Amino acid sequence: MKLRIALINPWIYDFAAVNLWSRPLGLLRVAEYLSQFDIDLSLIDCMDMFNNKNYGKGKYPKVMIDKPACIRGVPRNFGRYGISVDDFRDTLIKNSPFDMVFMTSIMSYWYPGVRKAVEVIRSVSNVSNVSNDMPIVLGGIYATLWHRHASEKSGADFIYKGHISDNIKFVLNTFGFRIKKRNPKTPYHRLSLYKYYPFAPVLTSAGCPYKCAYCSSNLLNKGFTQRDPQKVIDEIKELYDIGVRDFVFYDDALLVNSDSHIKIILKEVMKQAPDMRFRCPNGLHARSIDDELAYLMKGSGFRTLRLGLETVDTGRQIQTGGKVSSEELINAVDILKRRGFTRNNIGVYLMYGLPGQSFQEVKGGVEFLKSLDVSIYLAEFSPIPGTECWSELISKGIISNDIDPLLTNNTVFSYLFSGYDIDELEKIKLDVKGYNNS
Ligand code: B12
Repeated sequence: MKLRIALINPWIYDFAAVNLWSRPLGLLRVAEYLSQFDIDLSLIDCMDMFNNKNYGKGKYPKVMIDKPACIRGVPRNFGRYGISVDDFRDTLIKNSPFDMVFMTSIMSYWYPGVRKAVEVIRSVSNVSNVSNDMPIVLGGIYATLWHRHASEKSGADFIYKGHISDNIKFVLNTFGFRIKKRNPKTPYHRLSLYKYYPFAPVLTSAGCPYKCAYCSSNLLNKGFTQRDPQKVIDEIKELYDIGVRDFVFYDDALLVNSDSHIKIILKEVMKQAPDMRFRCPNGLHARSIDDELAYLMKGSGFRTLRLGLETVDTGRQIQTGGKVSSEELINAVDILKRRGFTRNNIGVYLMYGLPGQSFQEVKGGVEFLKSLDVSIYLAEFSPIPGTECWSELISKGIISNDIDPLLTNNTVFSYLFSGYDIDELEKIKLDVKGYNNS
């Protein structure tokens, strides 16, 4: 009998959730890995709200829920985003029986979504042919960064740390399943996991050459590696042939070593398909942008660009990793505008609530970005265990190591721990909104 595995992307639990071309790429890579074995795979993506007409942006349905005790004081509505619990349960029953569940996890502070999905799976097993003791393996970013918390609180049977690899065979062995490689890997879009592919996430590299104090890229990846550009081109072409026109880069460092990497990819794209659209919701390194790259980005159909500045304070720029200076940002914006990008396309991320960062500094950043005539995206700092910022917060006694991950939610953390005057913060957010719409 073929092994049957349910792949699950659980719900988001948050105060707000913006659907910015999100698909659980990690879980899709797991599917590709498993496609080498003789396994039946089914996907239940609680966040799949896409039909063929929407281009990957839109609102997720939200159901209000009671706030867990530790975040009760935050004056915002908390909720579960995604498909209904009934739909999840029905789909699970309809597609069962399964031998195992492979569940992913993305933001750590969405762990109540993982717990809820585990709870529903366990409850279903009593009323259907879903096996009572079906093992649930949890992997992904929360499972990796908060391994102990996930072991204690998620309810899953096995917490898998890191990227998918042959190690998973040992995990399967412990549950009594033996698998042997039979096929080459099949790309996820050929596995009939989704009905629609209105857009596609693309990852051209893993990790990042910088080591920013607030970022966990180095904890999630060993070093920085870039894929062979030709392989990326082939993947994009194949997705194009099934109708995908919107491509979303999930890289941490897309533009690094541009001459031998992204420029090669974009040159090919420009030759082959003039109707593609590229999105970069994740911050790009301004330092890597030169005139040729800006020309290629414009010509190949880049629409949404987000550059990471994070802070205008020179000292903090250096201290947090030195990935960019204000001068480099000015230069990049200038180059991009000369090649036809406008304020609508160019957004710049500015962080607030970093340890030790004054509100004045944030205000200074906003004024600086207004002077560059770019869109401004305020991003709340969210602490991650294992990073330098985390150690700083611990040593200053602001947080403790056993903090509930819910308190690291970007909304909560800035509200409770930044020390900013909340009215002033709301004012600056409104000011930025007004400016972006002007
Ligand atoms: C793309 C991206 C986004 C995208 C969307 C991501 C999505 N799918 O929803 C956008 C730009 C919207 C985004 C936004 C934000 N992001 Co983000 N994002 C990323 C990024 C760069 C890549 C994630 C990814 O797809 N990786 C690629 C896949 C292939 O890797 P993977 O998921 O880890 O999967 C592998 C393994 O984990 C494992 N695996 C995964 N699942 C499973 C399951 C099983 C069973 C097994 C065995 C294995 C396994 O195998 C996979 C393949 O090897 C990560 C950084 C990173 N390097 O991962 C940050 C990251 C996830 N984001 C982060 C943050 C903080 C944010 C923001 C809060 C930033 C802000 N202040 O605004 C917002 C929040 C948005 C929101 N509320 O929705 C943090 C999360 C930290 C945390 N606390 O959990 C990260 C880690 C970056 C960081 N700063 O360190 N993000």
